[in-house]
Amino acid sequence: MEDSSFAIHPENEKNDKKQEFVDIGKMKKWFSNGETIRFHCENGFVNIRFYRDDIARVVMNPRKEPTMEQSFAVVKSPEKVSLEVEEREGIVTIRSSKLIVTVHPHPLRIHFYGSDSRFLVKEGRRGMAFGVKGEAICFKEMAENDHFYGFGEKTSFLDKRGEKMTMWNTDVFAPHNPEIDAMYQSVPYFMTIRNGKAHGLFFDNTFKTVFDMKSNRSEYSFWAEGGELDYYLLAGPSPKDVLDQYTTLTGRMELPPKWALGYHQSRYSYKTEAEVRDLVKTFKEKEIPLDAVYLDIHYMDEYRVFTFDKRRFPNPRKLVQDLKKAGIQVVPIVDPGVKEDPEYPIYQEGIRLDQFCKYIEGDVYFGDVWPGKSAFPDFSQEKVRKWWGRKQTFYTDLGIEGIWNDMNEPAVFNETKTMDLKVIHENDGNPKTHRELHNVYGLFMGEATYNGLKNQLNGKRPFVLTRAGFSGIQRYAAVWTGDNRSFWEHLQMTMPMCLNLGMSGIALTGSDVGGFAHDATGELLARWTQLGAFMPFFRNHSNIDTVRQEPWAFGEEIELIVKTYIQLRYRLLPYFYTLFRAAHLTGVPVMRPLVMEYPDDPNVFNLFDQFLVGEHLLVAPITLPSTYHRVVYLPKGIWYDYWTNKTYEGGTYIMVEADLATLPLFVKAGSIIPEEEGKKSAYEKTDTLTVNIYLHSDPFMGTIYEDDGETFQYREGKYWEESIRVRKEERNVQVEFEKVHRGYKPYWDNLMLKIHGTEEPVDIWVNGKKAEDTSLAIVDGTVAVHVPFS
Ligand code: MIG
Repeated sequence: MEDSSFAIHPENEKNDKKQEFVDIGKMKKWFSNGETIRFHCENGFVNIRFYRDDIARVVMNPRKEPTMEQSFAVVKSPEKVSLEVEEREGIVTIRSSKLIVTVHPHPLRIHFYGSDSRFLVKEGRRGMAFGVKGEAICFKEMAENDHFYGFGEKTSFLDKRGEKMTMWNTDVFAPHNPEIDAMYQSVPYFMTIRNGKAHGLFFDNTFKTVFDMKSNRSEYSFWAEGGELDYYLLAGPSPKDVLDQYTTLTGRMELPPKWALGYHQSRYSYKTEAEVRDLVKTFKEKEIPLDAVYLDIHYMDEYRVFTFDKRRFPNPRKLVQDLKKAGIQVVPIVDPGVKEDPEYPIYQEGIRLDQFCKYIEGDVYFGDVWPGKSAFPDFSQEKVRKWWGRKQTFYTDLGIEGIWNDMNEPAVFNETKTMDLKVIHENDGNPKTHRELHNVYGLFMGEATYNGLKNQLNGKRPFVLTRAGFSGIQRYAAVWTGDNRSFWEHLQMTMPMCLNLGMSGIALTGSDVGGFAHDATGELLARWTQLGAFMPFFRNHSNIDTVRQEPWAFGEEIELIVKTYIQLRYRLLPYFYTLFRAAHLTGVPVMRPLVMEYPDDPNVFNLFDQFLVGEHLLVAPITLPSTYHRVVYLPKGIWYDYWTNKTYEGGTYIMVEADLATLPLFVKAGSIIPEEEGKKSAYEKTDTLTVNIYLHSDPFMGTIYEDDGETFQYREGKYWEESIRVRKEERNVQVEFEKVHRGYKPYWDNLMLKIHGTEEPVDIWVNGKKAEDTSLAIVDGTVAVHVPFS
């Protein structure tokens, strides 16, 4: 009945249950110790504390003064910020160099302004309030031209104005579509862009939360089922500043191992050692680059984590070692559920050492997942995270360096799809129910897995892929968007989903290339791989019982296209790597919506069928079948067609042709794009670094970053960073290399400068010396010069 139109029978209309909220009420007294400003109100207590001059925290508690404890998401302690606090005509004003907060007394309402007095957020008729069952809510005015981004992993479009979204980590196998508003990840944070300026708001609450940017035209709200109303206002003013502020609070990713940025092949499941070897052999024979193969749940002995099925995988060590020799990593799946089996060591230990989630009465909680009846580690306890971390030696001893965490919402096969909300998480002496800590279960598991691997990899960088997470997950894991389907609609949705994940501080993201469930077609795989080559995380994965979708599964024409785009990804690895360095330092994502770079441009507020990689590459995939042309929006500036070097003046829409083998791709004039030719895996050494220079009439510069790609030594200065300045004057192109840092020597012997945009012969000067072989022909407006690498 649920699936027929009976579901919309008028009797089923939800009677609009209006929740009753009690307003915080009038301010009675306020206090300041120069650090925390405290307000006592009619119906509750509010504290304001600056973490930096551009980050302010507000906490409301209806019953007692907030303790200002830090959550699991926030890793930053407050800095000393010099504040001016004064009261005039009853209004308390708190001023830092970047933010102004005014607190109005009757009733208590809080407004934030930038240092230029531009208003950021304002409360109006309604402000902070709480519900009778302990819910907390905050209303803010919504300006006519507010556009909203972030919110972690959500379906639907890029701009979330007009959406209502729930944060409750959920295993969503039902097709991802616009009405599904709770997905695997919860990032209760968003960025507002208004009139070209940005600010952010992070609602740090682990209960189920709801962001409503839909129900009222001039007001939005954020609501939590329980806990304090605890939020951080991030001052901006640029979108990149907001990401810096948000990731200052919640942390940033380490540089991923380079192999994590290559092409990965997965399937539910490659079921035997022979099948895996065969797969890798085919990649090698066909010379398709590859860096990792995934083992899905069939590798285990009846789905017991930390085991191998001895018949299917008789010698996992040899398998892992042989593949590593071929430059390929093996990444096994590890779910949280531990099979109830008194003869299974992990279960025995878990019970004896008291590692599992329990009810308050003391009984272990059991739920059904793949292994059948299972217990779940209580990752909220440090001892459990350490235990689980140590268990990773089962894999690292074999040579494994990457782990795939799935089902960690946690997913349970029952009506609610998760654990009983009454289950207790011990949380190192501060026990809380699953109702409160559900959304951070995946974050804790990510922490346990990442740190466990890190401790065992002798200085190498671990790789963790996770399905569930919370704000801060970027510290530990890459995120893929779960069970999408081989639908063209899901290829389209990959873009806004990954773009908003990036706007939420998670830089290493991607969707299952080719689609997970349902049957892919060759055409879909070709188009998805074209887009996938530009997603930060690039993995082809598919469900059991669907048609195969390895690169060669649909015949030669498709295979060649897929191979070409995988090769393109490897060619661009130095560019991607340099961008990941930036993400590590600043939180700015690799894959960016145009609105991030052009927040003033009204054409891009909700533009998500094309995107930027870094500042300079514009990717405009085809996401419809039998479609060989599309409209591309080029923002202001000059843009080169990557394939033909044809230039366009931006600020307009152009029509481009794109046969099945073509991905529309543009490069901004005034950019430097490093490339490496012919790599078949991330660590393969080539002798030449190609530096593509896309000429512009104004001088410009770019940087290139490189290190060993696998250890943490970059943290001790073992990296190479070069900045390159380019000036074109009449017929002369001046290229100046300037070392920024030389703590590491890259393996290239040669540099090839490729100067794009030279219609007539030019002289090329490298560090003041005229390059000799400029006699080389101009092909498609490009001249190439070789320079020894020094
Ligand atoms: O209930 O491990 O999203 O990627 O292949 C399904 C089997 C469990 C869900 C993951 C998917 C994976 C599958 N898993």
